[in-house]
Amino acid sequence: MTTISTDVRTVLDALGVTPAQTQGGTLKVVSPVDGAVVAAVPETTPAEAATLIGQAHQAYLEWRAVPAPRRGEFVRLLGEELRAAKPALGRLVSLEVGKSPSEGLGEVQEMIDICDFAVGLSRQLYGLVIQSEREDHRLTEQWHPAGVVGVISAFNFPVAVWSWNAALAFVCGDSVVWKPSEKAPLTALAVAAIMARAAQKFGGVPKGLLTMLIGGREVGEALVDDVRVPVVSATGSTRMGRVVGERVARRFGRAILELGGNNASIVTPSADLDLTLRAVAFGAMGTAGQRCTTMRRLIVHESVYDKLVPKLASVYKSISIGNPITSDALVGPLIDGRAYESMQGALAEAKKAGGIVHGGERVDINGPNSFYVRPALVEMPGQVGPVCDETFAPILYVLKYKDLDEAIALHNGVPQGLSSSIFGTDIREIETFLSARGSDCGIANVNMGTSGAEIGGAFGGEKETGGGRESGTDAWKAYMRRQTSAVNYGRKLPLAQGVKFDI
Ligand code: UN1
Repeated sequence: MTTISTDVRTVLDALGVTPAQTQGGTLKVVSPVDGAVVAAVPETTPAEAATLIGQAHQAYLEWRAVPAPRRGEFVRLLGEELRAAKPALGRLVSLEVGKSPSEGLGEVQEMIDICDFAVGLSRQLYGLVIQSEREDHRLTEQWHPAGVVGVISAFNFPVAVWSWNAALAFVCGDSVVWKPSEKAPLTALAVAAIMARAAQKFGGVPKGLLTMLIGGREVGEALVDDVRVPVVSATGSTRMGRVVGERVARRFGRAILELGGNNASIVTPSADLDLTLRAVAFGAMGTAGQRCTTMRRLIVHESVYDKLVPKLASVYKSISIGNPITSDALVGPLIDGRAYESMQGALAEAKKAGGIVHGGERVDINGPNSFYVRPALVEMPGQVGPVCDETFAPILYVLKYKDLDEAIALHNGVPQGLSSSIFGTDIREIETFLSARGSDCGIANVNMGTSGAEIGGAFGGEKETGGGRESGTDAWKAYMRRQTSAVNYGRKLPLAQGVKFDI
């Protein structure tokens, strides 16, 4: 019988990760599928981290001189390698963090998509020509590579989030130092192997263009505090982001923060309830509630509450929960026992605050070391207790409202501001939600859930979500430094604002 460990080894072999990279180390990798230890990865020490960051800085000094479309060619090859590796890497994502096969593959597709986007960008990275107030002057704005970009990623999108940052950073002329989640170093090692193949096809890239720091807080801190890293992009909890943001700011670095979400959807009286039901199911239960965009609150108009909520409760009762490798269940495991405990803690608090809990119990799929749960639907009397927190588990709190202003106030009445959505066909209500007095989030959708964003848009959110934007539109600007340049091609020296200084 094949075990998860042998499965992992087979996939790692296919991807080009050697046993020496995944054995004999101190970082134990546990597959949430069955709780087995599948690898022991050697960790980077803080002293090694400093050397590696130095190498990354050297790589940047070389890479910045390569023309951007040529850098794009490297990213195009990376996208090609990812296409070839998609089945194996998608499976490794499922094995390492417990995603369903479709979601594991979807994550790799997201990487391919951002590579395509970045290739196009590599022939753009447009600056500006600004009308100068001075005679015979040209005023421009141009964008230069920023330097080393530090990427700190979370277990739930162990490779896609890296690629949003790295694909842009590479075309922008930066090098990347990546600290993957301690819970997901294997997928990161696989990405490094894939990238090495792309580099070989490209004819070589500077050593240190992608460096990895494997380990926990200590190496993370080495990255965050290093002045040779002008940009740090961090995805994870608000607690982590607050520390990263403050430390990076202390040395005047730039932080791109993508932190907690407490995403809500409003169901208005004109909503198509069948579509709403399906969208809520994916948004709230997909990825076992472990996306930063997971729908965590549902704000339902009183006129449709009794039509929607009982149906939703029966979907929660019947949703398939199971082993993501051997079954086609829609809901896989939580990442670990701590996630399970925090889910149970939140549910207990919700009950104390008057909530009616449907589901939420542990389901034995694969023995005591894995943590599968039935997603929980919790009818709450108000936005109280744990409703204002992000619990990284499949809990959907349901609230009732009477008028849209009240719904929007509830919607915006939490500390986080990542994603949001509204269900309905009344244009006045929809447009109000999308207007300046509507959703206060970085993402606002209509007639769909809060999760599953495409890479073309800028991804990120406000308030405790951290304010950063990654991925599409002009998010690339955060990976470059802006330079304003005034050129005098005349013989006079007119001063701005008409100032006179004749000698
Ligand atoms: C995350 O959970 O950190 O929008 C990222 C989504 C995905 C990305 C989520 N494209 O749900």
